[in-house]
Amino acid sequence: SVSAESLVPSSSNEEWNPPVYPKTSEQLGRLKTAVSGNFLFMHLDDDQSGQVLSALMEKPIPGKGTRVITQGDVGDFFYVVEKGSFDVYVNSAGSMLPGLDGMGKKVNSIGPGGSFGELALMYNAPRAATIISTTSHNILWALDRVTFRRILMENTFKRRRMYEAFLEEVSILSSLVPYERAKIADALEPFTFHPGEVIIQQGDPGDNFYIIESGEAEVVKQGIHEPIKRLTKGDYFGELALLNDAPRAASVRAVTRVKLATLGKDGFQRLLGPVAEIMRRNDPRLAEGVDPLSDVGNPGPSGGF
Ligand code: 1OR
Repeated sequence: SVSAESLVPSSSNEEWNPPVYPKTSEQLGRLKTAVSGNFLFMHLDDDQSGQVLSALMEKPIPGKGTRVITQGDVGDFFYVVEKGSFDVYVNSAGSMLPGLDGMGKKVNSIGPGGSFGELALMYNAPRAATIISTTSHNILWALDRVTFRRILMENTFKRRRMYEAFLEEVSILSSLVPYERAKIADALEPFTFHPGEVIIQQGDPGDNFYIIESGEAEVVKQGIHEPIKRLTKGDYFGELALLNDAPRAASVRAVTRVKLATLGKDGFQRLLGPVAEIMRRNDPRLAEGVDPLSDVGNPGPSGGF
């Protein structure tokens, strides 16, 4: 019936047109630069991308210390940062009480190309954090809740859900908070290799980091007959070339059919910063008693060895 239908907020085949905010080519240029490195925008087709760009609204935020989002509020917009810097505060006692300055503690900071405000829109939940500008000239681009849910969320939500449980089981990521794993999920790309296929080749430049979702791979090194290591679900590889900015120190080959979740160099550096030190400590060459820098043409102290 008509009345029942009106209660359904948005079925996907219902007629709906996203808002259109006309932009000058100068504005569009700035906007495109701002979203270009953001993983939430990377999986859109041309139509979706055009709709989202039209629907984004420029929002200058004057002054340091301006509050853009208040923890506990209802979510209305998702924001992309073009210019400026924003601190994120979480009060773990829950939402802020009126009249109290209970912003809680600073947990994050977000700069140009970053985004925030997706959680409340994705989960129909109160804002999880308070967001405050820390620079005096700031520009945000705001996307309304409906357009976010209809176009951007489809992809993001699926990807986060697909990888959430898996990333929780990856031991190198266990020190991260769930939100940090969610951001990694946004950036992951799936790849599959067949038995015998070479995934990375010793000596090649390193562009990607890999985590094994299923299957088995082996690490082989020139001049060594036996595989030096077997890798299975939850294991990672490809980090050394990225950490050391060096050629691949070994090859990795699929033993069975292998499903991988991969992170590009940029995502690796942006998102795995907090665990880079643990990865360095796990460097297999340290375990062998070999100076980990010795084959990257940069001999020197091996860091307390
Ligand atoms: P929102 O709609 O809930 C606040 O509004 C936004 O802050 C939130 O979406 C995220 O986009 C953003 N935990 C929760 N929200 C965060 C966090 C965060 N960082 C940014 N936001 N944590 C920081 C992780 C480094 C976890 C703290 C325990």
